[in-house]
Amino acid sequence: MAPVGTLVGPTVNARNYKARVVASFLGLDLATTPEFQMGVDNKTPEYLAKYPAGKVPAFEGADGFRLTDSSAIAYYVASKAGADSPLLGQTAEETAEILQFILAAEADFSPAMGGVLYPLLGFMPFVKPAHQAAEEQMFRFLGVFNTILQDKTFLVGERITVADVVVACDLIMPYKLYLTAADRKQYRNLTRYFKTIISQPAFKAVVPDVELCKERIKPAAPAKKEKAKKAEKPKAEKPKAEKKAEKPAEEAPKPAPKPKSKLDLLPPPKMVLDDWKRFYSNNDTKPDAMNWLWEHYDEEGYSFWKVDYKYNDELTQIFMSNNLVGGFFNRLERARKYAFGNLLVLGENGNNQIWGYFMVRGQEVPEEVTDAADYESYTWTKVDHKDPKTKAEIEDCFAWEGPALPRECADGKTFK
Ligand SMILES: N[C@@H](CCC(=O)N[C@@H](CS)C(=O)NCC(=O)O)C(=O)O
Repeated sequence: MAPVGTLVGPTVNARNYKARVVASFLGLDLATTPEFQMGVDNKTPEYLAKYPAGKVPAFEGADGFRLTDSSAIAYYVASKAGADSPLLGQTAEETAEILQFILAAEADFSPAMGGVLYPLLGFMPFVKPAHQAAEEQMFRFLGVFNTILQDKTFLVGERITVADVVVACDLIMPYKLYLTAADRKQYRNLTRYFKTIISQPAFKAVVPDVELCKERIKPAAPAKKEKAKKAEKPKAEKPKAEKKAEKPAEEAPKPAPKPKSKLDLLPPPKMVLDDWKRFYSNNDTKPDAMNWLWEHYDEEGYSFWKVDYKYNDELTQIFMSNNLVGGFFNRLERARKYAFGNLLVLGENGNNQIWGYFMVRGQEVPEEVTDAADYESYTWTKVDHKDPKTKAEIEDCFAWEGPALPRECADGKTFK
């Protein structure tokens, strides 16, 4: 089969992947330029004569047709499978939706993502306020996609389209470099979607491995000023006796700080709650975080509680149930040092329930929890985490997904 054309530009590049993934899905032959040197080949008079912006990727068809802009190229390659190309819209509405998502990815998401990642990669200067503003925008758009994907497998209709290819390719860099396990949890619908798209064999044939971010890349530290360092005088070591004399003679030993909670009087736990919270936030829940928890859990220092909302039959919209949980958690502020938990909204609009598990310090529900105004709206039942059914429920509850959940998880909140 003759190639449909040549994709010009470096081959290892998320923008370049778009048309190649499309060709891979459709079984089309698309030639590439693996020898292409960025910054050299796109600056030659010949290249600029063909593509005046000097950007990559570019496309040249077997018939001499030229195109720039990765998503337009991907769309054009998708059209090479004919009018009913499976990656394009089958109706005017689907076509418009595909364009909507491509444009949102290109015009809204990508510039924000560039504003976050490019300074960290050294492509542009790092200016903190600009970086923060870009990050805010990037998270805003991630949130939008996350909401749209709440009850969808693909962006348009019931199958993969070129919109999914474009969006997934635009998400590769942030998922590799910036979105930690905690972020992936926050944008769980989007993460599920991203994993679904990149694990399609046709996608994998072009992009074999996307290693998810473990730690965000950080801005390079500014070079230390040598001068300032030199000016620093070495500290003269004072004789010990003199050092002691500096302490005011009348300084009495300080009394031990008053415990703020009864729980502070308990023997120190073998597992530090903050260590767990950190591990949970920074790692995938199953299996990594849960394995960590079961390995470190101190059953004398902590107890597990199943938490059920008492008035599930009064719940209506998912987002309202989730707001209820948010309000409860706000009022649990005093318990933050002593408790960790997940309350999930299970089910659907008009038929949902609030359900979850908490791990608390001590063997009773602490007064820091019972004090909260809406504590009475929930039933707290002590459970044995070693019981296999309970253990599986706790794991799936903390992961917000899995077969042990009584019903499908629509939303939820983590108290940490
Ligand atoms: N909207 C264009 C953007 C292309 C683009 O900015 N490409 C970068 C490389 S990823 C480039 O060519 N930069 C060189 C330049 O701006 O001169 C697309 O999606 O293809």
